[in-house]
Amino acid sequence: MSAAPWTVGRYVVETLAANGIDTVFGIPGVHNIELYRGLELARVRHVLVRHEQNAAFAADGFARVSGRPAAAFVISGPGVSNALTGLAQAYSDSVPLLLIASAPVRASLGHGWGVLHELDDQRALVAGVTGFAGSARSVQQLQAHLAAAFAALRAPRARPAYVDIPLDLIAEHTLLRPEVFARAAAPRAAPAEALSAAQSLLATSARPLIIAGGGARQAGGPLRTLVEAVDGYLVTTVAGKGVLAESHPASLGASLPYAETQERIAAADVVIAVGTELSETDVYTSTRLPFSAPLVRIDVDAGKLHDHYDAAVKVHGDAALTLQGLAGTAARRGWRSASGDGSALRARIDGARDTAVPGARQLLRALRAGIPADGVVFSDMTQIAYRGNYIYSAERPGVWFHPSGYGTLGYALPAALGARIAQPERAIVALAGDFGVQFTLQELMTAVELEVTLPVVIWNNNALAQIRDDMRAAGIAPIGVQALNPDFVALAHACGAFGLRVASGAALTQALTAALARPGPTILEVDSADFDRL
Ligand SMILES: Cc1ncc(C[n+]2csc(CCOP(=O)(O)OP(=O)(O)O)c2C)c(N)n1
Ligand SMILES: [Mg+2]
Repeated sequence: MSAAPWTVGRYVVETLAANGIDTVFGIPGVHNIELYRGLELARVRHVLVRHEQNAAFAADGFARVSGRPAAAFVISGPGVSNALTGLAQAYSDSVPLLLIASAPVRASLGHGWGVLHELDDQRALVAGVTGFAGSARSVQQLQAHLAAAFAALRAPRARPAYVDIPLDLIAEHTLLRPEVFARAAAPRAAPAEALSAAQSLLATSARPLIIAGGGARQAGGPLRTLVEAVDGYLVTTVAGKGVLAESHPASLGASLPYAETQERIAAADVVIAVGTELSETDVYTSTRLPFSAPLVRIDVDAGKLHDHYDAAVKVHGDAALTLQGLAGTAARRGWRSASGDGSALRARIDGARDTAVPGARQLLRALRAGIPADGVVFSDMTQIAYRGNYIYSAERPGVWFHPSGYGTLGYALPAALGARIAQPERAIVALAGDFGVQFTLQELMTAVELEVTLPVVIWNNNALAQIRDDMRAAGIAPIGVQALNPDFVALAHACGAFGLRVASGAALTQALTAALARPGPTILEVDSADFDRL
């Protein structure tokens, strides 16, 4: 008995479903409607967003919070180019999402006939921001591309993946049935030689310091065991925030940009950097960290062991496995017992900047107080988030997300929307500036339509304040850094959302609690002047 043929569109969606994708963020067009026949038959959830960039941002937020990839469906041409920025953000932060696009009919490809939604080479456009990008010309090729795409999504260093399908191919029929692609191999154990080189450095060190990035997010237990055993310190990047509770005595928090922490790094006699690129966006105030000690780097990406910081000991392996291997290092009392807990250094950091950011600190504490312990903030490129990257207290990993690597304005709201759709039982909050929020504010309507609970806190300083401040610091007269804002609260009401202004920390905490308890989104506008005066 032979199976009834399916459309290729159905085959694609059933393959996604068979491999664990249950949500698609997308915008249909006449070119990709056969994917939507597939969605109905495979019973995969579709979320209609208001712009393709936001389909990618939402899939990114979905994956960051849940660890599971989602897909985005877009049309050829403008659908792909609109999604590109979201892909690039996910690529730079190693987040898995699968973009499925249509392409013009095969006969036209490469001829430049000017068919609808044509790009000269659609695949080439996304190739630089994906772990895999493939254009299918036959169903067999499509099958191979989907396998390669899932391999990229599940790679030790995950990346977004892309597959495009010509519209005549999506409508074809096939007897192919979904394949469950092999899961990624077991986590990579560090080579014994590298592990023992790291062990001997640690065994004789008197002042060990660990820098943990997003790649160490699953390694909190072994990190804690190790840092306690060697009586050292641990500092994280923003992506690694909370991997060790920030209240832990060994924690210096996500304080890499601060001179006080950099001095301590310079004073260390061995530095272990695990799951971090040590990139400019991790360090910010300087382009180089002042290492004077031998550097051990632990990473699943071999390219990260010898880039702008060449490691003395290069450990190509999984973070948790490698740290477990190092945890046998003999316990001793030493540096931290002598120099004081991380909280003492953090008090020095706070003291040095108290006059600069008292209002921001108060707002971030009020935000923290209004969100349950396992609640999550998705932040945007705004001054309040740059401060929150350090000040917001994270007692566990995965509770504070920032578009670190690519730094894209407009990320917070759609990413938070995608996260809440992935985990409707969790408190998820967006935090954006008055200018950046307007990049993607239209997703408020998606949240209204789907009754997605979503507080959106807008830090309103009536300016592109960071850029204004940078211009002033550079002696440039501020130009292009003041924009007329809408009345955000009235706009929320016009969209069918809730909205209110909050003028104090206590009011914010209270309003957040209420917003998290009601269906649908709530705009909470904070006038920065109310806090600057503190
Ligand atoms: C897509 C994109 N375009 C431009 C920028 C540069 N940029 C970074 S912050 C910023 C101003 C943001 O203003 P606002 O959201 O009000 O935050 P504030 O600095 O005032 O807190 C701009 C234009 C960017 N990061 N991303
Ligand atoms: Mg602003």
